[in-house]
Amino acid sequence: MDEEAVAFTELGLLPQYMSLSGPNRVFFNVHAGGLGWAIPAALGAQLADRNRLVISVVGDGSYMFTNPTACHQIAEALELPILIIIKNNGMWNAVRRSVVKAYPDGTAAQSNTMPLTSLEPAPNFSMIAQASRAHAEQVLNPQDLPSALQRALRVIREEKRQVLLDLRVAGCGIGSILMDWFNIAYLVLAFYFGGVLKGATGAGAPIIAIPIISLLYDVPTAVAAIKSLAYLLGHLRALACLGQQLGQPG
Ligand SMILES: Cc1ncc(C[n+]2csc(CCOP(=O)(O)OP(=O)(O)O)c2C)c(N)n1
Repeated sequence: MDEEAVAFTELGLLPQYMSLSGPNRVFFNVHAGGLGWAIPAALGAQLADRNRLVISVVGDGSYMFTNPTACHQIAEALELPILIIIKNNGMWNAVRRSVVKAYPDGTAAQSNTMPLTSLEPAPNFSMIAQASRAHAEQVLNPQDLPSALQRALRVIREEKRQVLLDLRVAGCGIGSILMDWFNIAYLVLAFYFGGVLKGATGAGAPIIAIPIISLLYDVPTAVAAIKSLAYLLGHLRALACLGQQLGQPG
């Protein structure tokens, strides 16, 4: 992120993996509730400081919880050029995950398609934003993200308009399973080069500790812990890319 940028998020952003230049750069809401908070919070921050880059990172479900029409309308009316990034996995994954954890042998967990967790067919979120004349793009391929971010920053800095980037990310199908395994390899490297070298007091220590503690209980729990940490790291790779892009002067 650039020197002064500030991010509001509900899911999936880990500040320790972003280059932040000072305090009060990333804000989270409480996990127990309050979905739909990040975009209005970003609007408030932008109102307080119109020259600051203000970013809101949300899931597709979280975006829908926001009442997006009202948010885009006020962003246009008050000329608040926030950057909204939707991590669109086409589902309520937190809900699916909770059900699988609570009832691993239940009918829902065993079914090929878990009921009431899909957000397909996905609404065209870009069109919702465009209704309030936002610059909006769907990003379907990872290689298109850097240029989309560059266009987004240009619109924000030069045209002072709000931007929405709808990023298609893996859901929980075969793609995300493969991604999980890729992430596990990534995690092992991170352990080796990061946490292990930094020692028990280093930043990597908590990441290592969780699977190890889980191993004391049982192997599936440890695997689940590693997979969820790996899943988070998957998001981080995308965010690292975002951080680099935002760090470049406009
Ligand atoms: C007001 C409110 N209602 C319900 C929840 C429970 N909840 C937490 S995450 C989530 C799903 C979010 O879906 P999405 O933004 O698509 O992210 P994903 O889980 O797919 O990563 C829900 C319903 C909440 N945190 N706050």
